[in-house]
Amino acid sequence: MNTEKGLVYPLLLLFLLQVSTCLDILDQNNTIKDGNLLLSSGKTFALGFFSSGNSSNRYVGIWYHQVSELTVVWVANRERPISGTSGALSIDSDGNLVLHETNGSFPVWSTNVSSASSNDSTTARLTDSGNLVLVQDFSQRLIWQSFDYPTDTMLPFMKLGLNRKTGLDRFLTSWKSLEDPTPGNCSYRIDPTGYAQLFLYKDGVPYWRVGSWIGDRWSGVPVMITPYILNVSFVNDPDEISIMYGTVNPSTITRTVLSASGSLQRFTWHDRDRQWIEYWHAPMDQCDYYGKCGPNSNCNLYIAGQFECTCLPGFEPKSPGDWYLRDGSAGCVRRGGVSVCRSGEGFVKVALVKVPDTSKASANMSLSLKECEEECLRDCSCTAYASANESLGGFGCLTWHSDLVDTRTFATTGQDLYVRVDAVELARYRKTSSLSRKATIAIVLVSVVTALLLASSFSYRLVIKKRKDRRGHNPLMSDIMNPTHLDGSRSVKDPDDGPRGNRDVPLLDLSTIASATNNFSILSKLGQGGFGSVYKGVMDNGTEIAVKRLSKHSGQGVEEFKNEVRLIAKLQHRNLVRLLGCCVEEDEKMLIYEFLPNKSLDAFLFDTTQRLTLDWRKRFDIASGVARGLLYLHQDSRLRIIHRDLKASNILLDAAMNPKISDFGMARICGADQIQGNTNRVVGTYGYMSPEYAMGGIFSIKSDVYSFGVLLLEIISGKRNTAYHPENPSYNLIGHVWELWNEGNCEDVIDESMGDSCAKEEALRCIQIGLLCVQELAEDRPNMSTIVFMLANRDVVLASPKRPAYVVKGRYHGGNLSASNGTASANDVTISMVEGR
Ligand SMILES: *[C@@H]1O[C@H](CO)[C@@H](O)[C@H](O)[C@H]1NC(C)=O
Ligand SMILES: *[C@@H]1O[C@H](CO)[C@@H](O)[C@H](O)[C@H]1NC(C)=O
Ligand SMILES: *[C@@H]1O[C@H](CO)[C@@H](O)[C@H](O)[C@H]1NC(C)=O
Ligand SMILES: *[C@@H]1O[C@H](CO)[C@@H](O)[C@H](O)[C@H]1NC(C)=O
Ligand SMILES: *[C@@H]1O[C@H](CO)[C@@H](O)[C@H](O)[C@H]1NC(C)=O
Ligand SMILES: *[C@@H]1O[C@H](CO)[C@@H](O)[C@H](O)[C@H]1NC(C)=O
Ligand SMILES: *[C@@H]1O[C@H](CO)[C@@H](O)[C@H](O)[C@H]1NC(C)=O
Ligand SMILES: *[C@@H]1O[C@H](CO)[C@@H](O)[C@H](O)[C@H]1NC(C)=O
Ligand SMILES: CC(=O)N[C@H]1CO[C@H](CO)[C@@H](O)[C@@H]1O
Repeated sequence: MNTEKGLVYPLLLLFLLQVSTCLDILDQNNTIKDGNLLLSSGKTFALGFFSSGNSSNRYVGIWYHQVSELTVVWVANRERPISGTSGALSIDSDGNLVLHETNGSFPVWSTNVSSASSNDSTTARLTDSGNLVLVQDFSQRLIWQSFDYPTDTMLPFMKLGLNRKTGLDRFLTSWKSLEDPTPGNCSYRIDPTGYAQLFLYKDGVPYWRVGSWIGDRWSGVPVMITPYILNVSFVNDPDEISIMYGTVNPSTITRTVLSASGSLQRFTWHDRDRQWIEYWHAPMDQCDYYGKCGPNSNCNLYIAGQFECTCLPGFEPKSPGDWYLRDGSAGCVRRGGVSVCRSGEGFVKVALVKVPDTSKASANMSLSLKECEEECLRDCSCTAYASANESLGGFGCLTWHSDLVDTRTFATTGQDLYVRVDAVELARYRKTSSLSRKATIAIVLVSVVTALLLASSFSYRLVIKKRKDRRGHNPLMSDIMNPTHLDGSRSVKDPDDGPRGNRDVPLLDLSTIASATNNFSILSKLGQGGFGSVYKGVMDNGTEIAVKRLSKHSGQGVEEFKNEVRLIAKLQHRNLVRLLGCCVEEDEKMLIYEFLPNKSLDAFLFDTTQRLTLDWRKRFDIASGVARGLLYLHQDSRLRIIHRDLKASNILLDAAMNPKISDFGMARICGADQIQGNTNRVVGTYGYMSPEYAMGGIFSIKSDVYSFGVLLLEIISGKRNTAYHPENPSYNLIGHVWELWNEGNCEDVIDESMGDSCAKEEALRCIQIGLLCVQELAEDRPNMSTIVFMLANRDVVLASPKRPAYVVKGRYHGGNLSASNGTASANDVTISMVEGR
C-alpha cells in the first residue's frame, strides 16, 4: 500500500505541473502557486517557480517561454529559497507583491513598496521584454518593476545605473554558482565617482574596468562588436547616469550575463541549433585584469602574445627584481632626481591606449585638447591628460593628479594619453618621434612607388616594412626571448604556464623524423609550399604525421624558433590543425603536425567530380568552421595570430570533412625575413590578398577577413578567384560577383553542382557576407566575431556591401591609388608594427 502511494503521489504532482494554469495578470483575486505560470502578452517570457541543479529549493523567477532551454533571467527570492512546493505569489492588502512559503506566514519575499498601500488596487503583469511590473489600477502609476532590481542578467531595454533623484542603483550581481541563484561575489555596475566608469567587480574590488563612455564605445572595449545586434544609449545628466541596450533587430533574442566566475558574456539564441551562442565575453585577455601591471605602467599584449608591462614615459620599475621575474604588479615610480614642475617638462603621447582609471580624474567638457594641455602643464600635480569624448574628433579634458592605474594598449583602436615627463625624457622622445615620422614618410613613399610599379608592370614586387626590433628594450621581453633554462633541455616549456596549459612540445630527433619519412624520400613528399616541403611520415608506433621541413635560410635563431613553436603549439581549436612537435638540428627546422587523411579543400572544391560530394550543408559547415578557427586566432587565443595566407589549399579536411586551418602562425615561426620567402613574394597568395596587403605589405586582421571573403565566395561558386574570366579577362571572381550583385543576379554565382541541396536564401546571404569581407576599405570589413555571428544567425540584417577591391594580375581595380595608400598610413602602419610580430 505504502509503496503504491509513494508512486502515485509524484505522478499526480507531475500531472498537476503539466496542466499548470497560465495567467496573463496577477491581481488581488488570484494567486500564482507553484506550477502556475504568469505569461507575457506575446508569450515571450514566463514567470513561475523553478529549481536549479539537483537542489529541491524553489525560486520564483522569470525565464524565456519560447526558448527550449530553461534560461532564467531574473529571480525574486534568490536569498531565501522555498524548500517545498507550497510557495504562492500574490498581491497583499497593501498592494505589494508577496511570496509566501506557507499560507499566512511571514512573506519570504516582497516588493515592499510603502506607497503601494493606498486606496488604489494594484495589478502585476509581465511585459514582453521580460519586465515584471506592478501598476496601480486607477492611476496607472508604475510602483515597482523587476528591471529595477536586476539579478545576473541584463536584457535589452533594461537600464543599469544610478537614479540620482531616488538613489536607486541598478547593477548586476552574479549567481553564487551556475546552479545557485544566491548572490555571488561578482557585480557589474556604474561607478559615478570622478569621470563615470563601468566596472566589473570581484569580491568587491575592480576586476575589469570597462571604462568611460567616450562617445561611441567604452574606453576599455576597443571594438564595439555589437552594432549588428545591440545599440547603446548612455545618459549622464543631473537626474541619472545609466546605460541601456536596444536590439537593432527586434526579433533577436539576446542577453548579457555576469557569470559566477566573473565573466561578462553575451549570447544570442540560435533557433536552428536550439542553443545559445556566445558572441562576446570579457575580460578577454591578461591586460583586461584591473591593474595587472601596477600603477604608472602600461600593459601590452602584442609581443609574443604574452602580456608585457612597460613603465609609462618618465617612470621606472618600482621593484626591479620582481619586474625581471615578470611580476609587474608593483608598478612604476617616477625616475629619481628629476623635476616635473616648471623646469622644462612636457608631455609624451602614448597612443592606442585605454586611459587610466578615471575615478580620481577631473573632467571639464568645455576645454579643447590644446587648452587641456595648458591646464595640465600649469598644475604641477597634473600627471597626465587626455580628451574626454572621442566624438567630433575629440573634445573635453580629463586630467589625472595621482598614480595612473590600469592603462593598457590596444592593437587597433584606442585613445591618446599624454603623460607628463621631465625635460630630459621629453628631449629623448622628441628625437625618437622625429625618427619614426621619417620612417612613416618612407613607408608611404615606398607604398606609392610600389603602387606605381604595380600599375605599370606585370611583376609584383612587394615590400614588407622592416619591423623594428623592439627586443632588448624591455627587461621582461628579453626574459621571454632568452629563457636560459631551455638550454640542453629536451622539451620546450613555457615558463609562464600555469598548471592548466602546461603542455610540453616534444623535440624530436632528426633521425626519428628521417626514418619516419623514409629519409625524406620523394615518395613521402606531400607537397611544396612557400615555407618548404611537406612530407608524410609514420612513427614507430604507427602514428601518422605530416612533417613540414622549412627552407633553410631563415633569419631566425634557434631559441627564438623554439619559443615561437612553443607558443603556436598551445593554440588548440577544433578548426586548427594540431602541431605535435618540432625538430631543430643541423640547421634543419621542422614542424610536426597531425596527419589528416582527406586532402585540402581546393582538391574538392575545384575538382569537377570531387565537388559533387560537397553539398550545400557541408560547404556551409566548412565556411562556418573556418570562420570560427580564424576568430580563435584573431581574438580568443592569447597570441592574436594573423594568418596572412588563408586559402583553400590551407584548409585541410578531416575524415568527417571538418575543416582545419593549417599553416597558421607561420610568419611567427619563420621570422620576418622569411616572409618574402624564396619566391620573392610576400607571404600570401594572389587572389586572396587584400589590396592594402598586396600593395603596401600592410597586414591586419582585416587582411585575413578579406581572404576569408574570397574563400567564402569560392566555396559558394566552386570557382577559383584567380581563374575566373568568362567575358572579361581582367576580372576575377570578386569582380564577377560584384557585377552580378549590382544586377541583382547573384543566384548565377551559386555552384550548380550543389543541385537541390542548396538553400538558396542562405547561399545568397553568404554571398553578401562574402562581399562585406572583400570591401575595399579595411575598416568597412566586419571582424571575424561579427562574421561568425552573421553566419550563425539568419535573422541578422546584413549591411549593403560597398565596392570591393579586386587585385588581379598587374592591375588594381578599386578606388584611386593615392587615397587608398593615404588612408592606410598612420594607423595601419601601427597595426603592422603591432600585430606583425
Ligand atoms: C475581484 O473579484 C471581485 C468579486 O468578483 C470583483 O468585484 C473585483 O472587481 C475583483 N477585483 C479585481 C481587481 O479584479
Ligand atoms: C546532480 O545529480 C547527478 C546525478 O545524481 C550527479 O551526477 C551530479 O553530479 C549532480 N550535480 C550536482 C551539481 O550536484
Ligand atoms: C521591507 O522593508 C523594511 C524596511 O525597509 C524591512 O525591515 C523589511 O524586512 C522588508 N520586508 C521584506 C519582506 O523584505
Ligand atoms: C485615492 O485617494 C486620493 C486622495 O487621497 C484620491 O485623489 C483618489 O481619487 C482616490 N482614488 C480612488 C481610486 O479612489
Ligand atoms: C566569495 O568571497 C568570499 C570572501 O571573500 C570567499 O570566501 C568565497 O570563496 C568567494 N566565493 C566565490 C564563489 O568565489
Ligand atoms: C560625447 O559627445 C557626443 C557628441 O557630442 C555626445 O552625443 C555624447 O553624449 C558624448 N558622450 C559623453 C559621455 O559625454
Ligand atoms: C536601437 O535601434 C532601434 C532601431 O534602429 C531603435 O528603434 C531603438 O530606439 C534603438 N535603441 C537604443 C537604446 O538606442
Ligand atoms: C572648465 O574650464 C573653463 C575654462 O577654463 C572654466 O571657466 C570652467 O570653470 C571649468 N569648469 C569646471 C567644471 O571646472
Ligand atoms: C488556512 C490554511 O489553509 N491553513 C493551512 C496553512 O498551512 C498549514 C501548514 O502548512 C496548515 O496546517 C493550515 O491548515
